[in-house]
Amino acid sequence: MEQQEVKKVIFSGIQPSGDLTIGNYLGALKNWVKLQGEYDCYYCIVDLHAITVKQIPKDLRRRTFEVLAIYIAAGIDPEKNTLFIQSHVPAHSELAWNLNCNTYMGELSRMTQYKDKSKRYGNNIAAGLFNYPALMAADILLYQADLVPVGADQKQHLELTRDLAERFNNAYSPTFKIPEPYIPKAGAKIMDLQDPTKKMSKSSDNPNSYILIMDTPDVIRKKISRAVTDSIGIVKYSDEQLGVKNLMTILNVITGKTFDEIEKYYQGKGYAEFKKDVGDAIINELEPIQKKVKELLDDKKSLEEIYKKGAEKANYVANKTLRKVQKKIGFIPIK
Ligand code: AQP
Repeated sequence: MEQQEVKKVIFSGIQPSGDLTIGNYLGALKNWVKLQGEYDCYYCIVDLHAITVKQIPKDLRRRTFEVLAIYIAAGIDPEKNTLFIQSHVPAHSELAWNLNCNTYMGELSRMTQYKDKSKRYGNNIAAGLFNYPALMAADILLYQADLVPVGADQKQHLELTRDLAERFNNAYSPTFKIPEPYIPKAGAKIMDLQDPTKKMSKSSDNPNSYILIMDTPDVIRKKISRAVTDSIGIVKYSDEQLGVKNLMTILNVITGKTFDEIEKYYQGKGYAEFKKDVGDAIINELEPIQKKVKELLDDKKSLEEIYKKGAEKANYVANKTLRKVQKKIGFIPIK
């Protein structure tokens, strides 16, 4: 009999909290594509996370569809991976509650993402924003994920996930796999075009600070031409030129050209030519994706079939973990 290969499990997700940026694409999606095949990947659209800040219902619906279409258009094969919408798997909320009851206020208040985001919302900070890491832990632990691709900004949340899993395993008996961070070889952090000390973020108030995956060529050219650089005038990968460094990173991730090659090529040339090439590279990279996204969005039925199939598989796996947890903590199962 042929032995079935057991692949390591990967879980990752993107919030439909804004239209996706090239940060989401170059920092996450492009790497996710490379992982399919080698790993058993669960790629989720984390709508429960998106509502930790206020969302307009019709925008949330539109974006959730669009994010699914972007996953597929970027090259994530729905046959090889489990693509699903988080709210279609109620086990996420149920395990999150349980984990919340085992998470300390002190642990949550140390999270830097909470500290950063809560500054933006003044006195109207939702409790969900504070509890977000327990939901993220539930997302990962439900699928017994071995690996979680994380950017630097999410490392702290993954550490907490590991602590919560160990706490539960020690208090009851081994239940959760302890997940490891997966740092992609070609990981890139794309910075805000207007303030390159901050990461590019889809929920920024300034549209010039990001490029959306669905931006038109004209808009992309304009935003790149307005990107903050410096008065040094030399294309160099240096911490003294964060704006230029960021544009070089974008060019490097898209074209595969090394920083050395880029520096040599632009010797004696101005920022205008450099920026034009960066804009063109982004436009060329995004064009086929945008075309495919539009086709997919015109065929909602197929998208519905994909997320239904994903939800079936995700529910099956997640419920198995959830039932174990419920039994161990003393909940009475329905006979
Ligand atoms: N600028 C970025 N550079 C590299 N990777 C990025 N990611 C996001 N921005 C960049 C990666 O995208 C994945 C999903 O992110 P998310 O939507 O769950 O939330 P986020 O990291 O908080 O992204 P945003 O755009 O900043 O969202 P908002 O503004 O809603 O908070 C992650 O793998 C992340 O590393």
